[in-house]
Amino acid sequence: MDHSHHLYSSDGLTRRRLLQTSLIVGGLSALGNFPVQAESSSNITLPFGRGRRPLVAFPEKRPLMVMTTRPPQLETPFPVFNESVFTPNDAFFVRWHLANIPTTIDLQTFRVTIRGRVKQNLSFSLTDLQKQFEPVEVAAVCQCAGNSRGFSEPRVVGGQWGHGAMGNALWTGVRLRDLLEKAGIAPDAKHVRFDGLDRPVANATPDFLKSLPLDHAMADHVLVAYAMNGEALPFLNGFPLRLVVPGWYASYWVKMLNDIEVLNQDDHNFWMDPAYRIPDNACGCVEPGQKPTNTVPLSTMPVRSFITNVDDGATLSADSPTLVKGIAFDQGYGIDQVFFSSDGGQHWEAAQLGKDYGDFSFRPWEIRVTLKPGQSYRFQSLAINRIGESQQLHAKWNPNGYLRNAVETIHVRTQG
Ligand SMILES: Nc1nc2c(c(=O)[nH]1)N[C@H]1C(S)=C(S)[C@@H](COP(=O)(O)O)O[C@H]1N2
Ligand SMILES: [Mo]
Repeated sequence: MDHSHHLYSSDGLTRRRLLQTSLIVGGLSALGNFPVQAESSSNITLPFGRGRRPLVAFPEKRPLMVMTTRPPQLETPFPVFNESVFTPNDAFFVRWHLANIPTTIDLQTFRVTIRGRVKQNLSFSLTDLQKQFEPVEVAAVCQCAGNSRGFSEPRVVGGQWGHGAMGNALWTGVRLRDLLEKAGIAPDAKHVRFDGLDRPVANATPDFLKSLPLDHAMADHVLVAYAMNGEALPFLNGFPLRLVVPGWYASYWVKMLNDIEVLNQDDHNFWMDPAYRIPDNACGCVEPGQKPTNTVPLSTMPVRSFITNVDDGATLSADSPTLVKGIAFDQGYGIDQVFFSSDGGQHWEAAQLGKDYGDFSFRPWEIRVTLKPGQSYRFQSLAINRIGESQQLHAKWNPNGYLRNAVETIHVRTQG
């Protein structure tokens, strides 16, 4: 059976996409080994210590900023966020913890299993999911918990990401709730734990497992997704299935998802405890250099915004008004307002919000500003969500560099 032809039979994707999908499926073995040596002539240097990143094209990807090759950790160059509200699949950032990632997946034998505190264990092929369950779409930002960590001062441990460990996509899949209900949730169920096909290289390294509290696992918009921006997931973004948890940091968005286990207790596996925790207080922060006494699992993303069409250090013409464009997002209340300042936050003006693609999506915004010749400016944007939460004027600090949502500054000059 040529299984690739059944991949998208249930959701009406076009023939062009079907053809692309079969190419992807057929091409999996051609992925071979990921490039081990970063052979690259071009680089981007992020504005913090040890910020030089070679640009390398991995399978199904355009050249991205390489932080590590094994496992692959690739950052999206920031100008990509000005191309479109939805981050193209070939430019979407990549982050794996474990270097043992399968390079081929046979869809005829691939199954995702539901087990643990359920009435009956179930397992589904990709085609089963597409045929037996209602397809659901959600536009949502996938942001690494460590996004922008490189800007932490003092410096913190972990991958030194710039602002490009995030992306916005239209995800298609089935509701996790529908799968859990089909299996029948036991009355004592408390958490749901997710595992993917990737494995540690060393025995001592714990396998990557993440859990959601049952009430959140049952939320309407939590998906087991098989498509991203209308096409099969790129291999490096979790082909063939990944968990999508809109509004929550990407650490929960388990890729190459093949095992769903319902637990009757809290999950204290390494990746839930001690990893991925934040100080248990209102700001999720501590005095720089201090350790928190109590921690809780990281979950939702605070409101952020970025200017996307002006580079730091740019020289602009003052002859005509300058159009400044950007994006904003939060944990799913939606963006209410974005303000812009050209003088480092002394004066603020309301920007115009663009099309609304849903509460979990990037929200585009823009503003036209008149500049004087021969001046220096500090461009900033400040977003407020629909429950009145705003970005921080000054960055908070915690030992892992999580939760950054400070107002960012772009320095520009004008000619003349
Ligand atoms: N199976 C698996 N899923 C995973 C991870 C992983 O290491 N293994 N990393 C998580 C983290 S920390 C991030 S930031 C996102 C990255 O998603 P992306 O590579 O599609 O951008 O995947 C998440 N899902
Ligand atoms: Mo992450």
